Amino acid sequence: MASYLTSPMMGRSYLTVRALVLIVTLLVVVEYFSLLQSAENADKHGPVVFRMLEPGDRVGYSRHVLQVVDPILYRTDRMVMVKVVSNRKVTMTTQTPVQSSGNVSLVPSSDLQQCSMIPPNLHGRFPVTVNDIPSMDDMSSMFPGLELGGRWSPKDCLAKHKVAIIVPYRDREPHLRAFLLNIHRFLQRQQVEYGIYIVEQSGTQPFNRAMLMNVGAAEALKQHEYQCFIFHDVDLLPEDDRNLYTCPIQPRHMSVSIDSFLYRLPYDDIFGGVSAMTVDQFRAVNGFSNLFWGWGGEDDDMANRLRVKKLFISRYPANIARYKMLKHGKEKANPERFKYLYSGAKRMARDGYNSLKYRKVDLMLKKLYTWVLVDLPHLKP
Ligand code: BGN
Repeated sequence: MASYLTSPMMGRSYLTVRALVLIVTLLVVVEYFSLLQSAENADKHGPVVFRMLEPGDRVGYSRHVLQVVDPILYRTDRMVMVKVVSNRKVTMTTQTPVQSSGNVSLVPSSDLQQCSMIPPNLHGRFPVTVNDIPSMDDMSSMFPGLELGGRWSPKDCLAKHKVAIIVPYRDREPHLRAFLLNIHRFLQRQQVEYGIYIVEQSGTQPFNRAMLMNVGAAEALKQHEYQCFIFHDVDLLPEDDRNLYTCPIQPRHMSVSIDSFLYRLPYDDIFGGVSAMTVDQFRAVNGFSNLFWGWGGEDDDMANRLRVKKLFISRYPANIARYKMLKHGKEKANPERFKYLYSGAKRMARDGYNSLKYRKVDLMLKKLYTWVLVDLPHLKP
């Protein structure tokens, strides 16, 4: 046996195999570094330029649509509704004049300056915090400016955007803590007015991410007049605060480049991970389908809905729309996702936000977030 292993023939082919393994490993390493390098090089592009939409501009699927913003959001003659709630002033912006009544009165926004279009305190790329995440209690004291329900608005200027961050959730407490720590810091630098909605599915049935997002939208709108939804996986942490959590004129896919996908967009129409839609766009497509139980397909179904309604997926450049994904086990894919995906467009008018049913088990305005616990029924296709 020993002489067979050490025979010259065997020794040579063993060396050849080792050389081949070495070459393949080297090639993989070189490819990996060149991918990382190309993502880094994207940083050398110029700064993000924001541009107002001019009358007559055509908004199609083109890159600079990313920078197009809706001028109505930046009108200076917007009114502020001032409501006095137990001696405390609560301000709400409105685009159309509303009748004053009782303790609610309308004043022009000019007494409070609008926040500037590009937030002044952005850091650009920053290191996300994933280790030594504090407990929920300790974290609460780190964000003294928060109102109950994880709501915040800038104090020294009037926010231009009212954004509900909707997070489908179950059974990932360490991820939730890391998410909250990073996202509150991040959003406060962006000077948006926001609320965090953690929508938890009760029970042990397969996870229904899309239906939870419909629930989050419904519950958020019951509480406040949001204009913009950001649908957000709990395991994704933004790495660059130039990735503004606002809703532009077209729906925006936010998680363009994720570390675990080597900072590459997996395919053109992907709309999963983190995505932004105005409340109006969300209503126009009848929200998400309620029929996707288990992993996969629900975001592709939303991309189809957008296409049917002639909306286009816009994106920030990959060097800005970067995310770190927290580690977790693989979820069980939904074997029925292909079937529902292919028949999605013709069901869209009756399967979605308008057919949503759920049993609200609990709702609590916690310090760091609004928590909604729901039982989801299986709805008929
Ligand atoms: C795709 C999934 C998406 C998921 C992305 C990224 C499907 C449908 C199959 C036709 N789509 O494959 O839901 O967001 O991967 O992980 O499974």
